[in-house]
Amino acid sequence: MFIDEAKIWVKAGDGGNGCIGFRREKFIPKGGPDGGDGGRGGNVYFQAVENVDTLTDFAGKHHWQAQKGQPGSGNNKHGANGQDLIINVPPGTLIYDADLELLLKDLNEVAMKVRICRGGRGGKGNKAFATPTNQAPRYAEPGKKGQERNIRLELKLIADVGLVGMPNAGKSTLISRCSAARPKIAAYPFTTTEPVLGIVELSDFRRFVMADIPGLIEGAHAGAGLGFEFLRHIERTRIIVHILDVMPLDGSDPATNYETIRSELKQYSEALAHKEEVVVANKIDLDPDDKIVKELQVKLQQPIHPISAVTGSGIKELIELLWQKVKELKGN
Ligand SMILES: Nc1nc2c(ncn2[C@@H]2O[C@H](COP(=O)(O)OP(=O)(O)OP(=O)(O)O)[C@@H](O)[C@H]2O)c(=O)[nH]1
Ligand SMILES: [Mg+2]
Repeated sequence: MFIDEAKIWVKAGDGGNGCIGFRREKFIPKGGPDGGDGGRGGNVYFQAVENVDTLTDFAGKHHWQAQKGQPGSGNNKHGANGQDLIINVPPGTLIYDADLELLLKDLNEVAMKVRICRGGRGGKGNKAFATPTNQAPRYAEPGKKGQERNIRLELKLIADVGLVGMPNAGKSTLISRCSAARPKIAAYPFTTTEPVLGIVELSDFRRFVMADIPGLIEGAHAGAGLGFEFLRHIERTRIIVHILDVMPLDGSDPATNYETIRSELKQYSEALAHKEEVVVANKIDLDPDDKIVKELQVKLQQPIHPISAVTGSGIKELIELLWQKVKELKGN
């Protein structure tokens, strides 16, 4: 798993001090206390936003502070409140108290927001302390300190693209071909037993995250095979890449296999069934005259991207296409 991490210190604003003041006006002797309250210090929030996808912003900046409250002033003027500090992080960021090693919040969805440090309350001005027996108090309250914390941010990468398909279809071969991920690959089903993430890098610093999960079989939605518990990883991706083996070892028909997997996805969740899908026919090196791919095209009535994860043919075009789709779905 890829984890991005950052340690920072955050502090909410201190409250402004209360004011000691007396009304001084011509012809009004003993005008009485009029010191206003201090303003509240700004809070510190973390917010998950789209379009931020790493924690690199934090590498160069370790101190993050919200604004202080302004002190109160004479004439009963309340000091201005300090502005809140809202720190943007990518969705999927875990926020830990670094000293307590305590998970404070998992910001796993866009627009989730949490207050991590509370701003200090402003101090009361001397006006607030006037009583019938002490009509001219000569003291005011200082502002309270804003909370401060050492924070550790941890980002679990969320895959943009999820590979699904029958066991042995070549999912792991594909991810190892286009990323640095090196899952085990073998000529038998269920080689992959845990999800694997890989970062696919294209030219000009373009990149997206791909997830490989164990193969799915009929009944997967009800727990058959290994894939079921991993489908939730795919549920969070933007695009499904459905890998079909054009020449399965068991002699099964690729079109039937396609329908089987589609039906499993649908039974697992509607959200998964409606996710954008790219269909890929793999192992075309075994289909030199394109006979099987053409047949598939007719049967499935939708675009099919022929590749060979072993020879590399069609892979460049596939990842360019996936990048385009990821970019469109991210909306930037
Ligand atoms: N000829 C040929 N063989 C391939 C191709 N891609 C993968 N294979 C072979 O197919 C077998 C299965 O590949 P994997 O990548 O392990 O398949 P998988 O889909 O990850 O399988 P599971 O993890 O078991 O679900 C391996 O023996 C690969 O070498 C291809 O393009 N052409
Ligand atoms: Mg595999």
